[in-house]
Amino acid sequence: MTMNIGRKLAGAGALASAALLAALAVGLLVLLPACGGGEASADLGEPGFVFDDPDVEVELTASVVDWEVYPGETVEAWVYNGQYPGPEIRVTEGQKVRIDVTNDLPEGTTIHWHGLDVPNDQDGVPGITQPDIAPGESWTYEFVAERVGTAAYHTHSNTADQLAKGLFGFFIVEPAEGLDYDREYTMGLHEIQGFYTINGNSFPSTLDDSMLLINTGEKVLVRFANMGTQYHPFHLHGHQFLVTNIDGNPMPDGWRQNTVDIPPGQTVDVVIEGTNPGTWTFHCHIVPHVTNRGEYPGGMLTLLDYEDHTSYMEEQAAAAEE
Ligand SMILES: [Cu+2]
Repeated sequence: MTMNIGRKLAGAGALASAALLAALAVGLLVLLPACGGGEASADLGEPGFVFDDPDVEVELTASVVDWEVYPGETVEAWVYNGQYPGPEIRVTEGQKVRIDVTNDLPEGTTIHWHGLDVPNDQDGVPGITQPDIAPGESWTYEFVAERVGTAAYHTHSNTADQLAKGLFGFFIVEPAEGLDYDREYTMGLHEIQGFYTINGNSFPSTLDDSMLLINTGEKVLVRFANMGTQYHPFHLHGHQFLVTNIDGNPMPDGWRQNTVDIPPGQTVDVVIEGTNPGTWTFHCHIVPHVTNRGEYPGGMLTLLDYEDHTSYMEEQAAAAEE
């Protein structure tokens, strides 16, 4: 198998011709993807390759930062736009999306659109669908966001190292008719240098940035997404949540669980109904994952807190202030 790793296609016309020749060579005439649409005007990886008029344009810059997983504990993270995880990209189904990527890392990188079913040449796998984006260089991805649901994006270069360092984010495609929940949270799960994180935070920072709030009677959508390498069975006290989607795919009628396993690479959407006022612990149930390098409590531990309920914890905090 020969791979032209550094090869750039001369243009959309050449791409179409090559595809046609390849189709004829195997005795098949295939339809080219509709996304070409006569708009193609630039080279692969350059703006305008697919769309002259994207609906959404996102800029992502990959770089190295020091990231505080909780006060006093900092790790080196490789991130998008200075954030671990990267910014959540949120679009509506059918939108034409352009993502301009700049590489400020010390080595080549790419981005894979995990779970979005993009055209093959936008899949972001170096040596298979494109070259590495060299340090200091840029690349543009373009595709139509057709699949509704919770998806992700992450590096696909030197993945064992780069993904472990934090090069990922989440990509939400909302249905055209909108969503009907009172609140919505994304719970991005990962491990970095021995710390277990929710949205880049280990407990106690999870209480600042990843605590879930609810009121009695509300319905809250929680999108779990695991970009780490370990399983995380998440358990919520006091409730049986409804599992509605796996990898964005709707599960007809859903089902009830209080502990839902989130395997590496998977997204799971659940709905929590506000039926039991209180302050409820919400955590991974592999207990070593609820520590900070062995010290309990830590890691993947947060709370579901009813705003219309005063908890023992809040009473204690108020008493301590008096
Ligand atoms: Cu876990």
